[in-house]
Amino acid sequence: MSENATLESLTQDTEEREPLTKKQIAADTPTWCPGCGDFSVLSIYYKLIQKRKIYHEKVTTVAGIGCSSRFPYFVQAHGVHYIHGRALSFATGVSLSRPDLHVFAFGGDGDAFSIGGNHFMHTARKNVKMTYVVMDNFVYGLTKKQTSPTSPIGFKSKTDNWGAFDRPINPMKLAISAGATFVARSSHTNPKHLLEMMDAAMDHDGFGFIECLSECTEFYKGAFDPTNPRKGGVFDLVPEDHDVTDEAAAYELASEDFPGKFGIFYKAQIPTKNALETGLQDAAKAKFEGKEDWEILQSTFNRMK
Ligand SMILES: Cc1ncc(C[n+]2csc(CCOP(=O)(O)OP(=O)(O)O)c2C)c(N)n1
Ligand code: SF4
Ligand SMILES: [Mg+2]
Repeated sequence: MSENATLESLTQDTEEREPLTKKQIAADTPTWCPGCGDFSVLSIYYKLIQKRKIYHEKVTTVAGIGCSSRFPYFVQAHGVHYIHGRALSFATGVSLSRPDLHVFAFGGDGDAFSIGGNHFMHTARKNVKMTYVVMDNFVYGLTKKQTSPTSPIGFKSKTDNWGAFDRPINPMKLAISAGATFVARSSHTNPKHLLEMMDAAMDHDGFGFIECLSECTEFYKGAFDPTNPRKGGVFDLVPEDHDVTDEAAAYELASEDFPGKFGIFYKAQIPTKNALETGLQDAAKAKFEGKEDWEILQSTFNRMK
C-alpha cells in the first residue's frame, strides 16, 4: 500500500476521491529488458486503474511465473505472484470470495497454455468473473528462449535447435472452444486499442480473456512486425459487421492465419460461477434463517451422527 493512500482517503466516498496518479500506482522500476512489450501492457494497466478509479485497496493483480508474470511487483497495491500456471486458480478464489473486487490476472503464453493449460480451460468453462490478459510473446522469455505452446513451426530455440515442428496452440480458438464468454485480441504496439479491450473486458460480467501480443525483444525480436504498421505490417481490426455473439463466426475469425484480426471476437452473456454460487449460498442460508452459526454447525454434526 502506498504511503500516499492515507486512511482518510481509504474511507472517502469514491465519488469524492481523485483517481490515483501514476506515481501512486507505479511500484518498483520494472526489471524487463529495454524495449520489452510488457512495458506497454503495464502502462495501460496503470491507465485503466486511473480511468476506472480503482483505488489501492481494490486493485487485485494476480500472476503466475515468467517475465510477464512479474507484473504485480510493479503495481503499488495488492497483488500475487503465484505458482507457475496457477494464477487462475488463485484468482478464482479471490473472485468468488470478494465480490467487491475486480480481479485481473496477467501471465505469459507458457504460463497460460502450457503448465497452466488445464486451469485456463476450466476457469473459462466455469465463467469465473475476472479479466485475464495473456502477454503472448511466442517464447519462454524468463528461462531464456525455449519453445512455447504458441511458437510457430520453424522457430529455433534452445529446445528446438533444428526449428520447432509441433503445431502451435491458437489461443483465440482455445478460449472460444473452452467456453470463455469474452474473447479479444490486441497488441502492445497499439496501447489505445489495448486500453479499449481491457476496459470492455472489465465491464464484462464473466471470464474475459485478452490475448495481447507482447514482443520479447531479447529472444524473439521482430515476431510481431507483421502486425505493426510502423514496421510495414498491418493492424487489421475485426470487421464492423462481425457479430460478437456468433460463436461460429468468432471461431472462423480466430482461424485466420497470422497476423489475423484485432478486437473483440466473441461475447456471451451466461450466468457466472460467482452468481450461481451466491444463489446456492443464499438458498442454504434461507433454510437456517434466524439461527446462530453455532446452531447451524450443531445441526450439521447431528446429521452426521
Ligand atoms: C513448476 C515450474 N516449472 C517450470 C518452471 C520454469 N519456468 C519459469 S517461467 C517459465 C516459462 C515462462 O514462459 P511464459 O509464461 O511464456 O512467460 P514469459 O517469460 O515469456 O513472459 C518456465 C518454464 C518453473 N518456474 N516452475
Ligand atoms: S526476456 Fe523477453 S519477455 Fe523477458 S523481459 Fe526480456 S524482452 Fe521481455
Ligand atoms: Mg512467453
